[in-house]
Amino acid sequence: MNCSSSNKEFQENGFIIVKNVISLPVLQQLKSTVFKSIKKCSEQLGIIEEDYLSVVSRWGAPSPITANVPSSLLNTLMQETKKIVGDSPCLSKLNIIGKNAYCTGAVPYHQDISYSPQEPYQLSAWLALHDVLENSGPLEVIPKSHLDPIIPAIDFWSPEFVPDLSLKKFAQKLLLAAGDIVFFDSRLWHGSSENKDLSPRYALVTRWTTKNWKPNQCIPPITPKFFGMWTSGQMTQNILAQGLQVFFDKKETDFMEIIDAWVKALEIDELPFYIDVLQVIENLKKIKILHLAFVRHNGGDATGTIYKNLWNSFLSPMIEHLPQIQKKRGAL
Ligand SMILES: O=C(O)CCC(=O)C(=O)O
Ligand SMILES: [Fe+2]
Repeated sequence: MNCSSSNKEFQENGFIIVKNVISLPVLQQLKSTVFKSIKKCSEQLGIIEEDYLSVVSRWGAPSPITANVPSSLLNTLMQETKKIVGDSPCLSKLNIIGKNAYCTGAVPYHQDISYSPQEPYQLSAWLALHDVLENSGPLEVIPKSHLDPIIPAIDFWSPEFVPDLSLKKFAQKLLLAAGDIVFFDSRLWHGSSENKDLSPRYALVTRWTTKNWKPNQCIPPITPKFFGMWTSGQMTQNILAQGLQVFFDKKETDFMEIIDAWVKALEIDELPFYIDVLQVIENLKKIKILHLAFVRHNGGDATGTIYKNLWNSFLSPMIEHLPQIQKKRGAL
């Protein structure tokens, strides 16, 4: 495909697939370094790789997981992106995002541009590191939706979030071979479905911007919810700390020590509300892994379920008994 026809297709549909860009040996080398560093990061946290991967499903540069992406590969991605946008692009961000047998969740439909109103980027290059089949949680895009208005960032971490199922009928699943790249406009609606076949499905996702590009519309500001993508870490810490004080007259300030204290307490003590203790302990341990992976490896939760699961199993029933937190919630 020549430069101008790929450019036209990208502009019209908001995305384009370019096949067979990166050779299998280059991908193999990259996957091997990525998975070696994932193993090292799990060891650093004193946990097995399966437990790490059941929680952490994305990493942003700088990170030990993204540190060894070769500059020759980035240069190829830059050249390919240039063919699509017709101008020299600069790298804005780099992520590795994945699903596997331990973390299979979907990513709800969203427009990337809404999540970075201060530093928006123009487009993404989503490089498949594995073959992506119907059931391995493919990227799904809604063709031409980049021409729709930019709406405020959808907080799919919030317990109140309800996926808009009506979008499904417009979405196209992108089945790919390892080495193929999907270029998509930062305004395009996209997401990814559940990984039903439990196979590893990782992507190297680079975000690019050209010098003279500006968003053609205003990007609405982010309005954080009481408990969601921008607040759940701090709110979890506040609720757990308050709970320790109210139920056990215990004062802790460090987030990780707060979690350890709760795990210990739940193993021996009863609370005045019903919880599934084993489930809550597991969810607390996952929060600890996510927090440490965030601080040490710039790791995150692509599916937005780790904090939400703790909310549903524990924090939500607990705040009924915490008047200070209730008051704050009511004030919002
Ligand atoms: O890879 C995925 O599952 C989601 C990717 C995504 O939303 C993105 O790269 O912007
Ligand atoms: Fe996205």
